[in-house]
Amino acid sequence: MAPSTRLVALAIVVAAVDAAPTIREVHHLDTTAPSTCCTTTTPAPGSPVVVRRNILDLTSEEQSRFLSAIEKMQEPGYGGPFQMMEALHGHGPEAACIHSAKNFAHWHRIYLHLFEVKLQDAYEELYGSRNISIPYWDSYSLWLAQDTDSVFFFKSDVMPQAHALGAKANIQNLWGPTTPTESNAKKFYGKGFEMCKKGNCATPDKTLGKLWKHKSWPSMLGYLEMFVRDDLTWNGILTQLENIHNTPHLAVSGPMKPLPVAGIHIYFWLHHSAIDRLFESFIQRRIAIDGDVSVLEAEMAAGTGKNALWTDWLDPFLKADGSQWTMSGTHFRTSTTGTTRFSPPTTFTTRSFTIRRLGRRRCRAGR
Ligand SMILES: [Cu+2]
Repeated sequence: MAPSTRLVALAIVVAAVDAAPTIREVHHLDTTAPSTCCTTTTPAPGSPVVVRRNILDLTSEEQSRFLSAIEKMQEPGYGGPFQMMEALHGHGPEAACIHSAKNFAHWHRIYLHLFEVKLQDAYEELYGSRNISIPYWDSYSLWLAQDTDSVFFFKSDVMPQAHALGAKANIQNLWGPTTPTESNAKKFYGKGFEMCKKGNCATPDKTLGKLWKHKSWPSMLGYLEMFVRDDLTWNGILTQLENIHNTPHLAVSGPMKPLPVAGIHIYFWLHHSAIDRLFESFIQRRIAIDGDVSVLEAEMAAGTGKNALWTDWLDPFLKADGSQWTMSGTHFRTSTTGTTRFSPPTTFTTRSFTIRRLGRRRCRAGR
């Protein structure tokens, strides 16, 4: 059975299930330490375009180089590029993440983009090239196929390097010398974590176990089905996209959940790369139907209704000229054509970012 056919068939079975899992919104640590972040600059003419690839398609060496670049980002510890990006999502005074809101996908798009440029900075330092992107973890296709082998998406010779990212000393280096007070942060600060521990991704004899059996996968299917319809609208998918996004967070478990500590986990970035890809697949699908992105953009602008977010600031992201990033500016990517809706070989323009000091930030509640 073709994947999309199977998807629809499965979706019909579970269509009545509407118990969308949610990640608890947390208002976070109250400290006064300022942080630095998040102004983008216009890419230089002729900037290289990188392709985000499936993590499973990377060779051992490519996976290892990706992780080495992550390690490079983490090296400075607190205040370094990885810590700043992680903290923006939720842990610490810089938290600015947007969840349970109609600009969820747009905020995370710029966020991921910023992380990717920092990754490229580190990669260039190590290997003299900026040809690196955030690979994606297509957990949905793997779950549909009940693929229990590919949950080890870092190859066995690379897995120790991946595990090291969660080592206690590394977490403490990133979160600074003071034990966090928030309970989940405290837990991981004290113990570190293994990749996908509760999902048993790291334990070969238990792969048939927990990850794909998490109760939140079936309820996600009905939402995923929305993406293969021909009449898909912005209002039709905007909530679904976030609901879909919640499942791998919950299934992998700590520290992929709860929200404030999720960004410390390397799977977080691979997962959000997949979400951004799904978002892009929707945009490209609509462009193919409408002929131009402006139709979708008008729908987005109108579709947010009285809670219009179209012109709201995607706080804290600023453009090179100091103006604020909004939903309207985030469809900057280019994609190739002739692909299936679930696997567009999406390409991304490379931009560079400068650092700007910011005051305190909070996770914003949905509205
Ligand atoms: Cu997330």
